[in-house]
Amino acid sequence: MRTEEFIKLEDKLGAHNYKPLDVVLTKGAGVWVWDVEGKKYLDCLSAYSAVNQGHCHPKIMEAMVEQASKLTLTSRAFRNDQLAFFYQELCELTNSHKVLPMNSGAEAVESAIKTVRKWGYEVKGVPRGQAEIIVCSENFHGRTLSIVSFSTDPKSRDGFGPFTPGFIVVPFGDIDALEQAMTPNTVGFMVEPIQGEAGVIIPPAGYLKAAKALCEKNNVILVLDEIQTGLGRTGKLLAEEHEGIEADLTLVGKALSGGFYPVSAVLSNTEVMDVLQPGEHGSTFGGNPLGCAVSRAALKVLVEEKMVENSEKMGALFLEKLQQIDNSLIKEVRGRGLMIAMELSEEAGGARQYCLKLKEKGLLCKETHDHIIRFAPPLIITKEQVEWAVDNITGVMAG
Ligand code: IF1
Repeated sequence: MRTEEFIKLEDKLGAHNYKPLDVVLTKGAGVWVWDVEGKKYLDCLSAYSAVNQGHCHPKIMEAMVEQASKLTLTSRAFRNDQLAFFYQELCELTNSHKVLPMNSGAEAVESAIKTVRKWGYEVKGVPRGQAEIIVCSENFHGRTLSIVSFSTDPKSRDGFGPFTPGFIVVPFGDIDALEQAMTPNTVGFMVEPIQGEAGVIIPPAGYLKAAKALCEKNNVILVLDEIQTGLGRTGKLLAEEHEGIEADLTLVGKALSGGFYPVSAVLSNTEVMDVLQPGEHGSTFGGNPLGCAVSRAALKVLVEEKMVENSEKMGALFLEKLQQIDNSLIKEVRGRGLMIAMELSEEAGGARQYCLKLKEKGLLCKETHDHIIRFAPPLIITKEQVEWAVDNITGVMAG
């Protein structure tokens, strides 16, 4: 089938909850993907940072195939011989004490909310039903009902109520607002270290550090949603390292499986995670042997192939070169590691047309908030590929 036919069939039969670029991909390897017409593209989205390790990494693929031929799913009614090693390797790498395995990012967020609330009642002593969790404006933590309950994006929220109560929204990056919002019933503060969907918004230096101190002072759990920023995307294994802090709860997903399989996790200190007792939370697929084996390989190649270091180096180069483009249509280029955004000025007339032109040149990227283009290639990108990308971006912006 040709591109148009795929699109027609999708449009006819599928829910219309996305507006993808009209490219139908059929193959991926490393930083490259190919469409059904045989055209090759440099992927500058990385499936929203789920394929940080590059498409179809051979070692992750090998682990997946090997495990798939042995044992895929037991449910947590029984144990499996991958889970303990998955815990061990993930804890060692991220300096965590306890892991709660889930599947999608949204499930990790939901799990964190449940855990923090229960900790609030059982350990902090908040009256039942009164727990408050503080979140930030312009947040993106997923699509479930409780999560969209505290979204400030009308598109994510409107028409989906009634909503889950118990969330307080403060402006992102504003430490005074956070302090003022804390009450004796505050159990958690959940935040993205760098806001992704909002357009790669980096908070003022020291914000997370100050937030961590405030949380400690008020006996509040700091939850960092590193589902997008984590596992090397920002040039550190976890973005919290940029501020030299450790969250009480850290959420990881996406690249935790290198894009092969939905694997997410809540990483926790012992005190918070210990409030969960048998029967109180779970998931059929969470912690399954296939997901664990895939994730172990995904973490292994991330470290062995120095992808985090490469993200820092190539990110700095990509950012510097994009900032050097002299074009009045570009308002600002910002980023950390390989999480980069180019914000266009009013006169540029929307980001999507440039994404379409870049697609013609063989570079895939996606707009966010219709005037921002995001560049987030796999962490294995080379200097030559960065230069090639920048040349094309420069050309397209020049018209
Ligand atoms: C879509 C953005 C990226 C996330 C953070 C939790 C989740 C996400 C910080 C939920 C998911 C996605 C989902 C994707 C678009 C996307 C995204 F544009 F919205 F911001 F990555 F850049 N926390 N992010 O970024 O994880 O349940 O999806 O596994 O199509 O909605 P999930």
